[in-house]
Amino acid sequence: MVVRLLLTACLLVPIHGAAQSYAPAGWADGLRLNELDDTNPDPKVVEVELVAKLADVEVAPGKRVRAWTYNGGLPGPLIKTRLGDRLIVHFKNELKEPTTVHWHGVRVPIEMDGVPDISQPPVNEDGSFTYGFVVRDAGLYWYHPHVMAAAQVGFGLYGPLLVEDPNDGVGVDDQLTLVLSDIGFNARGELEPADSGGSAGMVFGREGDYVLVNGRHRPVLKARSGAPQRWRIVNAAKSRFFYLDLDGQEFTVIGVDGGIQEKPVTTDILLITAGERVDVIVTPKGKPAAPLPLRAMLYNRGYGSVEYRSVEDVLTIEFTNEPSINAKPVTVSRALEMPSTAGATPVEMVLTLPPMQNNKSEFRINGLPFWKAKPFLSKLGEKQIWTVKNDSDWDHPFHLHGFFFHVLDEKGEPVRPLALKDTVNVPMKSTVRLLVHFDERPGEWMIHCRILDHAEGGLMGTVLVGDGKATTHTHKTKHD
Ligand SMILES: [Cu+2]
Repeated sequence: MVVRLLLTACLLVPIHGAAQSYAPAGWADGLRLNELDDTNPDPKVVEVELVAKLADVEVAPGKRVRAWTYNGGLPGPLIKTRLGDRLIVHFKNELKEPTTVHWHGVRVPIEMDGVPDISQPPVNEDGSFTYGFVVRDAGLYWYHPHVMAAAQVGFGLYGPLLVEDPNDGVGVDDQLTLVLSDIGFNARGELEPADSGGSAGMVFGREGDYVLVNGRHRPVLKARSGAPQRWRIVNAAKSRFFYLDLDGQEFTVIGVDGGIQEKPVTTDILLITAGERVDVIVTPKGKPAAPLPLRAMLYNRGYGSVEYRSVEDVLTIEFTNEPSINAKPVTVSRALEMPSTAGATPVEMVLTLPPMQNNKSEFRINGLPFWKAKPFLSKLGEKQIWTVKNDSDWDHPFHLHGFFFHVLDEKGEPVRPLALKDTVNVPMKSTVRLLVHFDERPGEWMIHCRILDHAEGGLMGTVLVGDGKATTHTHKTKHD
């Protein structure tokens, strides 16, 4: 009897404690993402089909572009899994060009990392490849090609992968996944060429004219004033940074690339460089007569990235006339282990952009572009401290495949609150230090600037995790 009473009581308690939905009906219809059907009956396996193909997509009323897409939509469909699930993706390429799928931020086995010639052969026209791996870290990740990535991502090939942890303790029911990007096309709906502006275009990092949220230009989101919303945001643009302002209203950052961080931090302006993710709580406040814009402010990531631009509206929040909510602040935390730097091997990486030669610019790591460089080396189980020194006049969001790292402060201590990162901005003329532990999964893992034009302009490398012995091979090809 007691047992039965307890069970009944449990059923009455909402799963997230006091959490409750306040969102008005249809609040996020303007931001809806396509979701993939899981064809596998096993609750611990998510099995989906993904097809790269051309499709006409409408990004704003009357504004259509013939984009490169996954499953015909922009962005690609949301793949939703739970922590610990096995994800199986049957991928087919219906494009004329070879491609692959890379799972940005996910700790995959090397054979699933999607880098042509290094971890898998490229998938040619009408070819297919099955990706399969267990998702071991909750958070928002994303998938995109690693063949001619600046072109293919810029043309529309990217999509979100959400790994949910039902026990993350966040307790905010109204949740959105926001894929920020941009795309450039002309009045005939033809894509801006990937080589526009030549070498200067590469150095600037090409940005599309249309800023998109979940594939829509300036969508509308409906909200009840004062009600908390959880936004998991990925910057999937090939070059653009998003520096977001909600008319000065606060963002509470609860997580970054690799999921929930040690403690929340609040900010009134939110920088998300290319490839990064943030998990934020926003509590928009306002009146029905005064919609609240989410704006992309100007951020100088190098000469020319600010001077000719203006502030952009990213989306607009419209308020209902229901009474305002007085919500309690979110206090989620995560007990991340304090990493030790003891015994870590120092590795230096200097990023440069030498003066043009033969009308061509080339980014370099330690004096060499990708196609002339040899891999960096790590023994399996080794810890390394990477000192990444940016000697160029451009910011570089530095991305490592397959592993998370901790950013270190000037004293060499892990930055607090502790957070798992796979992409970190190295601002122009500055140095960032990271601690990375190559504790498992031997293989050759990419490092590169996440401004994909920079990556293809030379700013890439690899780290060979294995026996720590030098190899003579260079990367040779210009693939990324
Ligand atoms: Cu860069």
